[in-house]
Amino acid sequence: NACKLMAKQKVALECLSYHATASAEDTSKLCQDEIPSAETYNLYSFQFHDFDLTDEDTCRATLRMFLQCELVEKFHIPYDVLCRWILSVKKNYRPVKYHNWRHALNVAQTMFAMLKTGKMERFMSDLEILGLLVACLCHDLDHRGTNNAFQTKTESPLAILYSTSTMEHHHFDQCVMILNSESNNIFQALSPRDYKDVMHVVETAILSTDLAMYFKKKSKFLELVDNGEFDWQAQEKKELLCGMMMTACDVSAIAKPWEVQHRIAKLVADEFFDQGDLEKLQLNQQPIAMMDREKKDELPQMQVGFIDTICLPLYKVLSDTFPWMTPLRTGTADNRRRWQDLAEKV
Ligand code: 5BB
Repeated sequence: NACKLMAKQKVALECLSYHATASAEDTSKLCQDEIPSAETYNLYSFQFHDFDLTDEDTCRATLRMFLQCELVEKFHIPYDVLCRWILSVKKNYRPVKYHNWRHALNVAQTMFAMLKTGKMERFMSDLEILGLLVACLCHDLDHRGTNNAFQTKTESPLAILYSTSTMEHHHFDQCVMILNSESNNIFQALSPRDYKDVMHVVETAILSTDLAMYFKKKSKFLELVDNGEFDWQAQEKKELLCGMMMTACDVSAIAKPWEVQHRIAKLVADEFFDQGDLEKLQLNQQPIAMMDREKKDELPQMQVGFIDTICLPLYKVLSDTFPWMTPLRTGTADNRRRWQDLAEKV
């Protein structure tokens, strides 16, 4: 309809002025760099964090994960295209406080650790591993630091284009746009069948990072697990499993060592407060407590709520089914105690 067409044009126009791919200089530099080992970057650990990494290191660590999964050989990805694509993805994240490139890297690293250390690799084909890593790196592309509710309230062009999972649809669109940019298509050597299949993995994985989708998938997943499911190969079951894993990676800051979790929670809060400020100024609305700087003191209690309603139930069902994922659950339980202690002090 006409309204959607207008919205699409607005989004496209915005993209034209903002969209950028990697420069030739950056690409050739990364291409020639020596890539430190996975151990150097602590990539196999659920305790990984990005705080000590330079921007260049974040690209090298990303490359290391592709190399470690042997994806370059298996899918004949030209090395320079992979370097350019990583830099382009990085460039299409905005410098918002939390939903930036470093969040994407952390999410991808947790996926890597889940596949390797968490031994989930055995349930996945090489094509699915490729799709999941790409999805993690792209899952928040062009995030503006505001959530779906904000898009709806402000009637942003994106919300007119996509009435549900607004931002997630946009993240996937951005992912496709980068792949379709000159010399950025890491899937270029794939057969048409594999191409279609990997794009489907990427799309469903990115869309499943909408919390609303998670709640829908979780009950279905629980049903399978309660019935003693052990065969995850059928398409529908595989998609459920991948969706659960994406959410588990997306919120995995909650499972990090306390100092890391504490620092990241502050970034999350600051981004929420910035949205709250916009709501006060632009919309003349009172933001919800989570986004209201005046209610900073409630943060510990909110983290406990977040852990109890979303994170621990998810990590519990995953670690009950896949024991090697237990570090995510114990790390989260430890942080719950710390947040609870702080909540009681207020
Ligand atoms: C989350 C769902 N939301 C619609 C309402 C609020 N809740 S919450 O009460 O569980 C909540 C979560 C409240 C405050 C929070 O942070 C205060 C700093 C959080 C929270 N969310 N805390 C975190 O450490 C993180 Br990480 C997050 C995740 C933010 C993005 C949500 C995307 C979820 C993907 C499945």
